[in-house]
Amino acid sequence: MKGSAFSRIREVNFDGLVGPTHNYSGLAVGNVASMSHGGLLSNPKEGALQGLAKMKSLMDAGYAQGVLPPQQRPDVGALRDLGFSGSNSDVLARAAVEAPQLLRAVCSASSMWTANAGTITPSVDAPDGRVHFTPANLQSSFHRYLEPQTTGRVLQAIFRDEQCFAHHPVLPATPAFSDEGAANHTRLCGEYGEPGVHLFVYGRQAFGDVRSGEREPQRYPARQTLEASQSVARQHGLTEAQTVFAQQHPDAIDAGVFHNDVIAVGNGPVLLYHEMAFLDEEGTLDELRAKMHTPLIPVRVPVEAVSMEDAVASYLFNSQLLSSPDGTMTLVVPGECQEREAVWRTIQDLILAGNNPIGEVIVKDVKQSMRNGGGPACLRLRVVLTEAERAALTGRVLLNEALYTDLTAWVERHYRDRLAPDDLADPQLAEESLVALDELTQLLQIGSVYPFQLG
Ligand code: SUG
Repeated sequence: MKGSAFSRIREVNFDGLVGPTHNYSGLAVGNVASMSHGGLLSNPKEGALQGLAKMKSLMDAGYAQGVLPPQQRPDVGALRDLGFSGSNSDVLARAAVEAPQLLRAVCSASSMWTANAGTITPSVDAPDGRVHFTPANLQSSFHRYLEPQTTGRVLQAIFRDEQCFAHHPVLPATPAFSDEGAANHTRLCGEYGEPGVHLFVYGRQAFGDVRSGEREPQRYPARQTLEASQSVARQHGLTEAQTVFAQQHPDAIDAGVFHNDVIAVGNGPVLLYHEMAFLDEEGTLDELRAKMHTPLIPVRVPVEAVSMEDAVASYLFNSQLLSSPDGTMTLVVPGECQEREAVWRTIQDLILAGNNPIGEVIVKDVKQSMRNGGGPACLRLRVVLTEAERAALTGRVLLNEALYTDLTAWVERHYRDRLAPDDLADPQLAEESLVALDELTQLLQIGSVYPFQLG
């Protein structure tokens, strides 16, 4: 019974491919890993292969795995908008001398973190029975603000069928509607086909007085506003009975938790979270319990077990929590969790041995991404799809052996194995990336999605 429902309605993890310009530029304020690794040599080839290896393991374990392409970088068009002119080589060379921080921003491969690509509501929860998408505006930082247009085109290319999929405009890219997508959104439910409750976690409120008892982070920016989360819920037709809006703990943001998915992860009825995740922990859980149609299974990690520093350094909560057909759950943790004794012990003693469905841990090495503050859960966008919706996808985006082999060979052919910040102005790198991406859109059969292809 369970098995047949599982095969009809499945969660598909769409992982972002690490792009050919993956580098460490220290661009993300409040993201401890990015801030501390800026200037390091990166290895784009290794990064892309690590990502593909993670996708392959999950596919081999029987999970539905999808793939999303990287973006066109360097974004020379963005430099032109900022007043640089001449040939592409001139633009890159002038930016390298006059505004190296802008050159680094337009080269970021940050679209690999598809948990920030947008927010998705599965058809079972939407009033019109379609899957709803809103690309995130990512207006908190310039390098990520450059993503939503292409993200929207990619999502519309893949989820093209209007009978099944509905696409909404990006929220206004202004601080009041600061939106970082699914990284601050968790759907909790029984089986995937049963109605879900949507937990939206925000860092600050933009309009009106700050609600009593609420306060804001002092050190690092809050990247998600209540108003943004409410607007996405409104676009998708979600009602009050289907939504919970909870404020993230400001002290967690100040400790480097720049998204909720750095301190909590949920799937099905399970919510694995650190006690510092929510400003009002009890209130949040009570509201979830009241609105959910199935009992909530909270798995709480106290600060005595895992300090904030360990949580941020290990990315324990940025693990992927996966539901298998037999009702058990698997946690896909980054290798860094093994390096911190308290974290590894907590995984064994509190999570695996605890009274909850999590019965297995898989360790994956995604170090190239981790050094920029992106763990296993950052690298994927979850989309719950019925069998008919999966059949309605456009392109060759669901991973199978053949696609894995093709993508691996594509990376081997086109990617460099070392990139220093000074290499970013190399016009040859820009050329290589365009050739690679053009080939990729053919390989994935998604048509033209990049500015250079659209003319
Ligand atoms: O937005 N890092 C990303 C990491 C995003 C992780 N995503 C989730 N938690 N869902 C960010 O902070 C660093 C780029 C650099 O420094 O080169 C960066 O953008």
